[in-house]
Amino acid sequence: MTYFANIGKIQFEGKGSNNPLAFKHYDPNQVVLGKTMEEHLRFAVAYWHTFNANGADPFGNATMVRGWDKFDGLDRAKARVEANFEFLDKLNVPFFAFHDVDIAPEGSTLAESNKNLDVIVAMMKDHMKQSGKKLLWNTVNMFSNPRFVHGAGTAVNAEVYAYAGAQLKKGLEVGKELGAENYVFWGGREGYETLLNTDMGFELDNLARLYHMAIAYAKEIGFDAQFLIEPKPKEPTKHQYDFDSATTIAFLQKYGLKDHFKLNLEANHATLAGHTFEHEIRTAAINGMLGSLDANQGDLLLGWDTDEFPTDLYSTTLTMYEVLKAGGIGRGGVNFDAKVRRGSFEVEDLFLAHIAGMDSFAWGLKAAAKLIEEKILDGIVENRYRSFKEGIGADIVSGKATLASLEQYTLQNNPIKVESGRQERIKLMLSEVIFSV
Ligand code: XLS
Ligand code: CA
Ligand code: CA
Repeated sequence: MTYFANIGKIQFEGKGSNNPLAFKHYDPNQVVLGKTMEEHLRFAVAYWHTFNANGADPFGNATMVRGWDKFDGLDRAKARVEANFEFLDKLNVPFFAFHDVDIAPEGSTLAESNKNLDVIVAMMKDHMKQSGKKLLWNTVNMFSNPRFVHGAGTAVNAEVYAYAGAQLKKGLEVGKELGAENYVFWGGREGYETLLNTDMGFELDNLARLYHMAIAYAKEIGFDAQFLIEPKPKEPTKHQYDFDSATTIAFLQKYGLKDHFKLNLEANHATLAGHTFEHEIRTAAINGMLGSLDANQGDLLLGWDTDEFPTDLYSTTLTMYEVLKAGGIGRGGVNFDAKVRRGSFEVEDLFLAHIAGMDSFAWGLKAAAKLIEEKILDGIVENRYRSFKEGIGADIVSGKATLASLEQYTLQNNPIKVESGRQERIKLMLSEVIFSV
């Protein structure tokens, strides 16, 4: 069965090509700073946006009718598996990512849901073996079902908390069965609306308890995926506990969890938190916490998580610059947590959107590599901090300085000389690099 009959394998045709169904920048075999583009970028397709979304929004019904929609229940789930592997093959993407409920229908009991999962996971395992495609990460959806209305790991009701634990246990087993490289925790309902009915400290203690149980169980079953927490400041709850990189790192530190986790950072979540994506990545990287990326972009004029495909070259360049400077993405990858707009309802749009995202990231990677090879920004940064290389600056860095020695230095050093940061010039230099590759 084919779901994308009119589309062949997407090939790299280079900058001169005007074939919309071809890569202009993403050449998986091109070596950039010692690694192929495929190794640097480790692209993944997000199951939920690609195979589950149908274009419905709060104001209108589905606009997207796919080949798999002619089936129901488990048959539709099986059809989606076929579609996923055909899509990955045609797009030449090595990884995919899913929530439990994306791949198999929820039953009316936990046992029934798990039985459905077992059927689909066995089928996926076969497809993965045949195709060589891999699972970048899996996760469990503990936010859609009404039982999670007041949270899962931060639920106000112990029975709901127990259900979350049981669902998480199965998620870890599924990850192990499919050899997931990472396992993601995104706390969709782990937050609150009003403190008037919320015990924040207790909820956070409980969330940490759940994470400790997950670490123990993964160890018990020999599931060695990298655990990732995905910060988001708001939506669906008003105050999400894992607000941003810094907040999440502080939480992990407080509860003795830091060595067991890294972060899965998403561009649109960064902007919702009032940060750039590169700020979130740098914050993770300087704390040894950079795990994986959810690639997308928001809209400056809209205040919510629009999950658009990433096409902003300034952002993809600065993202890849941070990744390269951090030594790469490791076991993580670039997962397109992005959805085609409601008006882009044709099946071909799924390909065009991913091509746009992949080419934008490949372009960003090339520009970032040039920034590094030619030491364009490094030189500027080094020069700005050069006074810490000798004299009083070197004393500060080495720990020799005291407030008294700083005072003595300052009494003799008058006037102080400060220099311009030159950011307007530097931003134009960045543009020149992006448009030169
Ligand atoms: C929602 C999140 C979610 C996570 C996985 O905003 O991005 O999709 O990536 O649960
Ligand atoms: Ca995400
Ligand atoms: Ca999102």
